[in-house]
Amino acid sequence: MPGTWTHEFKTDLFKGSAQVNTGLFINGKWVDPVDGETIDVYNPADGSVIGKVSCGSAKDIDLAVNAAKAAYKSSWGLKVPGFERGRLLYKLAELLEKNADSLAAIEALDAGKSFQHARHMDVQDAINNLRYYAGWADKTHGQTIETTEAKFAYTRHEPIGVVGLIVPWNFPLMIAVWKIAPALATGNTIVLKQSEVTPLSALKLAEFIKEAGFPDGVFNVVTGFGQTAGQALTEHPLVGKVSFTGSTLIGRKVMETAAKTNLKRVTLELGGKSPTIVFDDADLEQSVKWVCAALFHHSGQMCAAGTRIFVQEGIYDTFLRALAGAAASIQQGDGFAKSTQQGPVVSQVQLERVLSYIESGKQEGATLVAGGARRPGAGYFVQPTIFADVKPDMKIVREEIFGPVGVVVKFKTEEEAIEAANDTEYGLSSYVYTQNVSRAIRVSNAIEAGTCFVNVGSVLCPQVPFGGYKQSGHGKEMGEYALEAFTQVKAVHINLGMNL
Ligand code: TXE
Repeated sequence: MPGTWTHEFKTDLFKGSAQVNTGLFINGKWVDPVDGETIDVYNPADGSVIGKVSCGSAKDIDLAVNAAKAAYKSSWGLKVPGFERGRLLYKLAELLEKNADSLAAIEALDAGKSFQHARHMDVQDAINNLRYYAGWADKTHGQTIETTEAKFAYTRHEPIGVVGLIVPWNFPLMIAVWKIAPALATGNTIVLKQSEVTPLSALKLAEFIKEAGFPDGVFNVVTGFGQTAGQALTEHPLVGKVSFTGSTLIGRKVMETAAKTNLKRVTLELGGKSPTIVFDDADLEQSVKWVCAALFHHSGQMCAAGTRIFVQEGIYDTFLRALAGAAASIQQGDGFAKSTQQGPVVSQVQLERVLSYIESGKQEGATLVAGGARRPGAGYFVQPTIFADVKPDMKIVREEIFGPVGVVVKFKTEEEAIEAANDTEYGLSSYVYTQNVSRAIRVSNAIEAGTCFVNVGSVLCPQVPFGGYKQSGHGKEMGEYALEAFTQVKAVHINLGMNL
């Protein structure tokens, strides 16, 4: 019998017990993986093992995909009217809202987040996205198209069928819901492969999906490793689409596999090395705060993190001093302590990876102006780190670090800043700080990235699309655009009197 993970939270911010089923959720039931393997779950704040969940393999993926296919044929898709799919999504949003604190506690513990951030950002954003797409469920439809008097033509927006969702560990619940909500609203059935590093919140979500009343098999979760379970989902011939968020390296592999198997559709949301441009006329106090938030939120483990900071020469020295001061004053600690502003990075692997980038920055001759080391003691904590005097070809300037590390570069002219900002293989996000509206619009238009934030950090909304240019991926999540990612358009031609 699949087990249950139980945890007693006795913190100032959250007191209570949380339970999570640790089996795989297939066809509306909790089941053990075929091979009986498990994965250890860690608390990144102290490095301890806090539990085990099932480790699914290709065999479990096959069972889940077949359950999803059967559900698609029998009890979901366009057979279920949009208003009913919407009603179930609203119900799910209500359940998340009712259980928001315990869900946030699970997420904070598993991913090493601040509980406050998990509650008011991650869980709240998941609730908002569920409601947003619940509203779309009965409002996405085709068109009638005028052709000739002898023909009636129309389009239908049909679901794709079974979709595979592959999710990373940085915002496990939120990113899963960015995909789940539009996929269900448009009538697809789902196999979710949650990250092996942070499996708990998706398993909890499955319990709420069952309680909300979605038919069995519409939503399935297989926790497991990428090379086995993730790869099997990407290869599976009954899966019509994979929506993937993760590294550019694996995103490329997902696309190759999709091409080599059944040419399934692919949406990719990959890494970034997002530029931030701060002009001389920016509001200094506000821009330092926003730049810090967009760089260090969740220890910099954000695909949209503003990690390359270009500052105009007139305010360069003042800005750099203020940014270094702000970085040094960030309170690190356990996510359940009231004073904590920044938690650990997610794992030992990530810790080593981030520290090796910091080392390479030092060795390549960049000047360290804040942080630059692991915080002594237990847990995977890295000090908020800022480098100045960097060169465009340094590893810390070119590669995604995915930790609390930023580089600051001085510039003279707007043209020079735009050129430097675009000198990257990535194109996920960007940030511009100026009080000059014409310049804000001119620079936003010139930057090669899917999102441009002006005078604000990475504050997303369910209504606004998010997705990358260049090697940050393709396809959009959120907003009306994400509906296109989960539907295919059928054109129907009806003869009204053309005789041969
Ligand atoms: O990502 P992976 P990792 C970047 C970031 C980070 C680096 C490595 O730079 O340091 O990636 O993180 C599944 N077929 N981002 O190793 O491996 C895997 O199990 C199918 C940016 O965690 O890309 C997990 O569920 N799936 C990113 C998911 O892919 C496979 C967020 C992501 O894992 C697979 C996370 C395979 N062959 C990391 N191999 C962002 N865009 O926000 C792995 N997976």
